[in-house]
Amino acid sequence: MTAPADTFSESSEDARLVAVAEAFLGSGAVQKICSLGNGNVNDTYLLNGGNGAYVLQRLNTAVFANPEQVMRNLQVLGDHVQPKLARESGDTSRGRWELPKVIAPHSGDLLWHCCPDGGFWRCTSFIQNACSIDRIEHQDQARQVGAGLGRFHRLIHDIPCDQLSDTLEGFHVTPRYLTLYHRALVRSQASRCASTDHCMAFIRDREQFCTVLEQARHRGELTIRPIHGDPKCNNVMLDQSSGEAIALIDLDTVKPGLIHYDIGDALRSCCNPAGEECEELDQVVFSMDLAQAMLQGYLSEAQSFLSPWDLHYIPASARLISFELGLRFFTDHLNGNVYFKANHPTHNLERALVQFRLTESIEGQFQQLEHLVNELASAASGASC
Ligand code: GN1
Ligand code: MG
Repeated sequence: MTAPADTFSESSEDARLVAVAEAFLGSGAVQKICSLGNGNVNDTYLLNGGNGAYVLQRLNTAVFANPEQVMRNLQVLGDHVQPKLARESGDTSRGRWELPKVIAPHSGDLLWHCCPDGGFWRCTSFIQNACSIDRIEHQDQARQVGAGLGRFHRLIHDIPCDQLSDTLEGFHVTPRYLTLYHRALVRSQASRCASTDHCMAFIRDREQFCTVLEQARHRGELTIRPIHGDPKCNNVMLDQSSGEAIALIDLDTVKPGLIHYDIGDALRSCCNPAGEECEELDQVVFSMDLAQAMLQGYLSEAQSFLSPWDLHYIPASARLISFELGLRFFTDHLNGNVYFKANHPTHNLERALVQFRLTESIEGQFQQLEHLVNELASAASGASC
């Protein structure tokens, strides 16, 4: 388990950063600013000052073209969830839970700060005495990631979808990523090698499968609901002393979607102990033990609002979202690394290979995963009778 303090890089006393932080905390209130976490899209800093700790972020406006809508969604989320949490606070069976709060700039009416260079900045509260995990090591952690996602879904499932903007159209709509991949393939200048050939063949063999969730949605088997959008394991904060899930962070992609995007994303990140950045492909496996714990945790919170179809598509969601992330990484490699931050030219190709290896591992255990979901769902419904 890594405490956030260990993940900070060297403090940058960059004057521009201080000026941005002062826009939120007031002049002279900034004590320290350091990079925080390892997000692939936004720039994130831990800000200390004004008697507190905050998360300062520059939204990547090449990805989030309408950052104002992202902020409005955060407001809708807070207005819905905070009163629920206040009502739950009297229930001793429910442990600690927090929602990052938006901190408005020191002056003006907006919830964000725009720099003259076009940077779009926002500030939120920092979840204290908590840590997150990049690679899950044991079942207790997986159970907490599942329970955290389940609790989050329970808190947001009754937000009317028409109150939330679609801030990232087509996000997790896999057939759309396939179209973007084909376009990239035609235009790409990236050199070809055994790894790129492998990725292309791997995708070709799974083109039909890309529509599995969207077709289920068109048939009315699955419905659009509020989702988190990015519940990878390190976006679930665990209480530092109890190890219990206490918050989901990184709320930019809270918007209408299929909860299977979330379940699949949590499964793919939680059940691959080698992690997304693994360099040894042979170490990449989908762990059924971790899947069991993650799903147990999830169903303990979410079973009551899942239909038989929802349960039916859980195994497919794990396979699809792993495959989809590989497809997204590979497409970005072909496009010259324009979406995901990359440390070197083949970084996104390597990340794609990891997700494709994980997809294969899920495919090899697909029937076991189906049995597992059925067993856990029966056990959880028996327990709630
Ligand atoms: C991106 O920026 P970050 O790391 O929170 C991406 C997710 C991917 C993830 C893979 C908006 O999330 O969809 O699953 O990388 N976010 C967006 O690490 O595309
Ligand atoms: Mg994110």
